[in-house]
Amino acid sequence: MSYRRGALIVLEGVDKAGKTTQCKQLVHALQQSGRPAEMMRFPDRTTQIGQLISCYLEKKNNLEDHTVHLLFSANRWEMVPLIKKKLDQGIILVVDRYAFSGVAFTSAKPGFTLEWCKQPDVGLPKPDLVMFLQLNPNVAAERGEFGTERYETSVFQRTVQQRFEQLMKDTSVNWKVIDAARSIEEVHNDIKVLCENSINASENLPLGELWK
Ligand code: ADP
Ligand code: 2DT
Repeated sequence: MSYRRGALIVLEGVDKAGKTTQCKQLVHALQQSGRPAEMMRFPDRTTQIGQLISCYLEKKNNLEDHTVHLLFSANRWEMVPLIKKKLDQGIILVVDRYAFSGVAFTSAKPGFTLEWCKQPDVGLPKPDLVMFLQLNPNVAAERGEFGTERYETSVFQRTVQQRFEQLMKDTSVNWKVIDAARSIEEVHNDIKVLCENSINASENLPLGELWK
């Protein structure tokens, strides 16, 4: 039986590593080459749950740390039917942050283990490829001032980076580390090659379940 689904491709990395820039360029390049591709991002601030998260990030409300972690996860779960539908239709989804940011950011707070943080996202659609844009915090700082949202401090970002490094030891996830300190074009070219391989490899495979 021939089975051609779209690939689920995720970009992760600390703030200002170039995730959004690269997601947009990748979707554009895929579309130019005649492949159906769309971008998604998490948190998706447009839903009711996403609006609660957005207010939290903008420091307009305060939420208990476990609670907001579960809301970030719920914000992914509410998109799962749409994700599956699009992949079934053969659309390639390029996603700006996913469960890995969820775990890395919450577990950077005191009192949270990686294991606890992963649980709510166990069973989500498993990305076929997760590209981690690696960037030294000092170089990231040269790309502009931190904003005023929650988590946007260099001390917190350094802990987040360490949590990502712990997560990348898990070989059940198809991690690829990309040197994000190069030009936008050089990074883009690497990403395109990795994607081509992953799209071809995954189109005849069933979608996996994350951390299961
Ligand atoms: P992220 O989504 O990871 O926070 P962005 O894509 O928003 O990062 O990029 C953060 C800033 O850095 C933007 O001003 C963007 O134009 C710039 N930028 C992105 N990639 C590069 C790069 N390879 N070299 C230099 N500046 C970059
Ligand atoms: P941006 O919208 O600028 O990417 O910032 N975050 C994200 C979490 O704490 N948990 C999550 O599950 C996700 C997806 C990372 C969003 C901020 O929210 C953090 C930065």
